[in-house]
Amino acid sequence: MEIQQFRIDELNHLQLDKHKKRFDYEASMVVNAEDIIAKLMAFQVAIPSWALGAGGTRFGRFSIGGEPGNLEEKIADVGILHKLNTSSGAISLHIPWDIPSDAQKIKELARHHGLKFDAMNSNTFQDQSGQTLSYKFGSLQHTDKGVRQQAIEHNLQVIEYGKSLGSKSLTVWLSDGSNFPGQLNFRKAFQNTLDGLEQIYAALPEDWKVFVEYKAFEPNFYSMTVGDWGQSLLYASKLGTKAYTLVDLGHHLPNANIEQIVSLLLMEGKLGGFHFNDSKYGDDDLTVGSIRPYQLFLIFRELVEGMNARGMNHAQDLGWMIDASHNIKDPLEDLLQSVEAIMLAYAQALMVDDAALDAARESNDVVLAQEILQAAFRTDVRAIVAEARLRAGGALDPLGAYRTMQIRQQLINERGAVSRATGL
Ligand code: RM4
Ligand code: MN
Ligand code: MN
Repeated sequence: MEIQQFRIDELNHLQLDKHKKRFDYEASMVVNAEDIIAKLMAFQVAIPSWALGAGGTRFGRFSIGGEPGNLEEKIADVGILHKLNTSSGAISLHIPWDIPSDAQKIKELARHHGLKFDAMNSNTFQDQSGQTLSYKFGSLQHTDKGVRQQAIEHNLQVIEYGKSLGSKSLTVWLSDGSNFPGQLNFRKAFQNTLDGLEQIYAALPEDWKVFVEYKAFEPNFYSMTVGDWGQSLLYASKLGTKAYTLVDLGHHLPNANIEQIVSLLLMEGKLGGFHFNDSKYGDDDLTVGSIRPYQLFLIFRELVEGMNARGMNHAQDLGWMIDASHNIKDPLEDLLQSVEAIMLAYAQALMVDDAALDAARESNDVVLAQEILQAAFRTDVRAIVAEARLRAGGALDPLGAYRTMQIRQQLINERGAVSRATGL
């Protein structure tokens, strides 16, 4: 199914008066509203192909109906999101869950919906049917050279798929690690992993990046071979200039100061990509901004300030991706909420008065520094974000439009109530 522009325009028309009032007020409270709107319009967040169906936990999975049954349908779903919010103009694919059997056709379809291919993801954390060797004891870290080789070859294959679609990056997330003390020689595991990553790195096209994603625990619970940003940075530094760290918000030990991590990685020119989600306990993969919106704002603040300090292009120089999974929500509604939360945090981060904050810091005025940050965080920027969408042809209220148009019901009519998407 595809949304017709006139349907969006019709709904916008009904809400226009109210929006105008709110927007005029909000814009009048901000010195750089037009600049913020231009930046918001350029900013795109990639949707994960593995999160378009109902997510599950290890205890169960509850289908939602109308799930996309193949890559074409997944692209159509992201097309729906992008049409509504104009900020979801990219998709990140996971292989082998989403192998493009006809790359030309898939590329065409993506172009039709205005979508680009963000980072390709490899999967050496599950055994696939027909696979020769098992990843039970790891992939790139494995004691058996044959398993390591198999994992390397899989990554090379993922790069090939990515090349055929016009992607420009590979994300390597490894579940490698150990569950019990004594199981692994940490140095050997690191060296084997580095050796494998070097071979993958050697196959990267000139204009590609590789993102090394870390995670503190799960599925291994004693050690992870890429367990934190220090280890990721070590691999990325040893690999070379095309290698970067990827920060997934849910992959830290409790209470980690993620904004500080982001700031230092940017300082080193080693922050490459981002996986947005939210969490209360672990890698909960909840809707962005649903649990800790202030933390999200603080992270965005460091991203904006750090990117500005290096003269980086906000929209293009980092890989912005969502990595979430939904077991009780309609995934498309959840993704609309996530993108909205990202845009709000970004807009608020753009509002911070840099010069005033700098001055407060220099004079050790702790109170004022806090006031400046919280003033931005507490400003309502919803109408500014909506205005950016309106100007780009999107819906003033994407979630409301999704519901009014009964999109899930239409998807169920098209695909059936029991379709099942590949992914988490
Ligand atoms: C991991 C990690 C990766 C994602 C997989 C599916 O926890 O976040 O980014 O590819 O899940
Ligand atoms: Mn992730
Ligand atoms: Mn994760």
